[in-house]
Amino acid sequence: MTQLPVLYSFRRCPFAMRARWALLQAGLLVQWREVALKHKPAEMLQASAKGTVPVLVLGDDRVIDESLEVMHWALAQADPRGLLQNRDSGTLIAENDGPFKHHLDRFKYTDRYPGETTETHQRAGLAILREWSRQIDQHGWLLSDRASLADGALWPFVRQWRIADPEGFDHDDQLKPLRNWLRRFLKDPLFERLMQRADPWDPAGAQPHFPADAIAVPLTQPLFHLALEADWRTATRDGVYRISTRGLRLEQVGFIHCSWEEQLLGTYERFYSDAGDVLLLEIDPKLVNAPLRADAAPTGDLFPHLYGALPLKAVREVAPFRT
Ligand SMILES: N[C@@H](CCC(=O)N[C@@H](CS)C(=O)NCC(=O)O)C(=O)O
Repeated sequence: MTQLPVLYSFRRCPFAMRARWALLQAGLLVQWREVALKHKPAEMLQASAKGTVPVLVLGDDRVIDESLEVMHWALAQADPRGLLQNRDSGTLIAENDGPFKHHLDRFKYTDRYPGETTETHQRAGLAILREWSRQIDQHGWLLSDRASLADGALWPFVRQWRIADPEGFDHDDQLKPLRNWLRRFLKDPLFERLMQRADPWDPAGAQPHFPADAIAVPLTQPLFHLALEADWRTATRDGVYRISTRGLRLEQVGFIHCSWEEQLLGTYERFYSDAGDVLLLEIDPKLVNAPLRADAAPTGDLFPHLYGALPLKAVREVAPFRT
């Protein structure tokens, strides 16, 4: 198997959080090296001397040491929710990483900045947050009615502001749309996954993956997907299948649910037993062109997920499903 990329990360760092968020969105699996910022591993500093997290070291030894570039790299592999479709994210991200982060740091840690006053930075930070809130009120998300790279890149910093001033954040009328927006990220099951804990990396110890509750999908075993006949007809017309599971599209869920053979009956009984005739698609995992990752369901069982559309050429067989 090819070597997985290595991610140096720090759990609470908002830059590392947005990088991990993008890796989750894209269905990627990496080697996870949690870093104690006071004792950065020599391997990380050798890869990137500037000593900030996140750092992603790719199989070909290419190094990505800016969180935004990690996000772009991940979403270039797969972007099932279309986060990169809106090309206007740059201005907001620059405002976040520049002025907003500047005020956030000085508001949060005023004692580390002699001569600065909390109020000045609180006022300036709040003005930015209120403007973002107004934009969300207008569009649903920061830029449009769909999440974009800007939404994914900013939420960890807005969360930090709330942690610094929960009273002010929670009771400001103008921040209501922003609060609801932030809640969407924090209530999403992805949040818990990206905040999983790990001990600082020990080269001699266990070598965890991120996400820790996922594994790579073996390419030697077929995958299966139950499909409604009408959805399959649409796919044969469009040349590609984009249904995640019964009644939900790939864009809504972020991946296509699959099963291994022994999981099929359970999947059928949970979701399709009253659906009438159902088709069974047999998928060759070697022929899909989007990432595959097996993620833990709430029961803890691992299920294979395809983080992109299913090309018809990867469907080896289509037959009525028989229990
Ligand atoms: N521009 C960098 C900033 C990353 C950054 O500043 N990370 C902080 C942690 S949140 C860090 O590693 N600081 C180094 C240190 O604290 O020693 C990026 O986007 O990746």
